[in-house]
Amino acid sequence: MILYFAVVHWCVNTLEYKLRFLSVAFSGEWMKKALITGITGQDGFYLTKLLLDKGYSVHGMRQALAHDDRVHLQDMLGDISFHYGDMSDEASLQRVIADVQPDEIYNLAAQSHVGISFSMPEYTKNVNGHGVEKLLRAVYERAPKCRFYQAGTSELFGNAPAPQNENSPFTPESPYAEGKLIAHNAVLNYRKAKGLYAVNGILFNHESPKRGDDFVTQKIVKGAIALKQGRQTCLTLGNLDAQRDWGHAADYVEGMWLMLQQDTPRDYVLASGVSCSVRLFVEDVFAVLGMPIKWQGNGQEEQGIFLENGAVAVNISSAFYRPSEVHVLQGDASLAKRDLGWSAQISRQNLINEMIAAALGEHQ
Ligand code: F7E
Repeated sequence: MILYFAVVHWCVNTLEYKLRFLSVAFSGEWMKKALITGITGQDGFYLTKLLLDKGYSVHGMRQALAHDDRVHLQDMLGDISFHYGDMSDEASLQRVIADVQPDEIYNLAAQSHVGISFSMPEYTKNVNGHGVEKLLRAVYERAPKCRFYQAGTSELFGNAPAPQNENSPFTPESPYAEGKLIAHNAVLNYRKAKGLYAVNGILFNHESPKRGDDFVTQKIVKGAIALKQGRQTCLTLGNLDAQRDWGHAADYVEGMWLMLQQDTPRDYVLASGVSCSVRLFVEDVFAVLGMPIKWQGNGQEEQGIFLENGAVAVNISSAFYRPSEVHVLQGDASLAKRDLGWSAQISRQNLINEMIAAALGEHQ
């Protein structure tokens, strides 16, 4: 009996493979198709590069903006098909999915700034949460065989004790995390109740030279360079004590792809496992630029002082504090290591070196 089923299974699989081969041969379509929402952001850049290298046909969803938001993608524009769509417009999502018929979707679209989410809670939850419900519904109705990756976040853990892994509790501290929690649960629901291959990647902070200027790593790198070049007199930051697990985005997009290549869909944490404070990140950046600093004062009176001449390099403003803060994020990605063979390869020091080199290149 077992042998009979094994033979039937083999025949069906072989037939399916041959049919796919024939359909591919006659349509001239040899590649897997991926749709990336939020393709114009940092992760969109690295993921597009990775998928093009792997021979995918890459489709990107973008909003109808007046200015050209595709600046990171410039070298790859000829290889990407763009589709107008928006996470708050369900009809547009249905149309894009129906038109593209992707094999894989990477949902990277979001209002991704935690601090800004306190000023725009409704918009943030709509895009990051209810938008994902709309997208999942479109996938289920228009392309149910498509595999779905949801960009989840370590912000879901809030102030749960570190190190955080897939079993740690979610305790959102911001509208950003509240929205992402709606999305997380929607993915679980579509996977369990409706059989979609849908996964949540719970990713800790990941940075790169493509990082937006409002995120603290890039703000520190570009601010320190501006100080060195005399274009700015002081770098103003918020909470220096927050600790984050900072990796490099190039590593993390590989993990996203791996999550969609498994036999069984499952959620994974991706993290470097090493955490440091904003204060230490500042010290490291200034040290690489050859202008070491020391700290003096406490709380909002704390200042970073150049060792060389005693001038103020860094000061603090309450404007950059958040109404509620996530204090310590440090991830445990051992499940991803075990199942996906994934681990972060690029150290924080190399990340800093690369970000500095790229930012210096912009201001030669
Ligand atoms: O803040 C503190 C701030 O804005 C990091 C997003 O990709 O990663 C990112 O979210 C820390 C926070 O990133 C400033 O209070 C101090 O504790 O660079 P950030 P984030 O909030 O951790 C997660 C995983 C995501 O999912 C998000 O989409 O730095 N901090 N002074 C500051 N932060 C900013 N932005 N600016 C400051 O002046």
